[in-house]
Amino acid sequence: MLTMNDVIREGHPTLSVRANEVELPLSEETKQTLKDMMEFLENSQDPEKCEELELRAGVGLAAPQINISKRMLAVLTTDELGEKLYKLLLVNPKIISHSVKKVYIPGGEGCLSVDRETEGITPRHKKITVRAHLFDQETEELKKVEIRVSGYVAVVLQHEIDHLDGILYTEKLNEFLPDAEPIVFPEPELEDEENEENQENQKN
Ligand code: UDB
Ligand code: ZN
Repeated sequence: MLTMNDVIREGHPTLSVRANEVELPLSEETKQTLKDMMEFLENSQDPEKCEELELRAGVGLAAPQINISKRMLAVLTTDELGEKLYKLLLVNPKIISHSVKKVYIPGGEGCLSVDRETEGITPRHKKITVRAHLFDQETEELKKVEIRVSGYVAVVLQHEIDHLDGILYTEKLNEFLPDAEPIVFPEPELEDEENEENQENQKN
């Protein structure tokens, strides 16, 4: 099982080099690594396991971050509306086209491999199309896909693909980005009960 101890940090040389293409068909060892990467993200988003294992709630992980210099990544997140779940294990991903428009996460990005606070925002393409091999952990099948994503999910994928190219978000920090728009994260809807309490509170 992977833990934060397996995650290498800023300054480690593996994070600064271009990772190698993954050879197909996948070896049993590589299949296990892919499954371990998804398990890490799942554990990190489970409140109990997150606390027990002292994990940070991760939405993405690239193989170089666990010191495996191969072009593969895991993503586990919803879009910014919380509507669609993206659970992806991608092998040899490549951005084949992107929008001219750019976006950024208003609070700035972070990284499982960066332990310090950073100031600034990171420009990302608003929409990208990624060609990759998608690994299905249930059937262990690999299939060719083209994935078109925008907004927050596109940011996560670009952050992870940057890791495959030896690039950290800290190299792309800006104070202002006049030609990029902030991604809007709507306030989560309150549950009915909380709504009632909230309405009560507003009377007081
Ligand atoms: C993350 N997580 O996993 F809006 F439920 C970040 C860390 C570094 C803060 C753990 C994150 O943004 N979680 C999150 C955000 C939400 C709602 C929620 C959880 N990464 C992944 C990473 O380092 N991959 O290499 C950093 C993200 C910053 C932008 C994209 C990836
Ligand atoms: Zn990262």
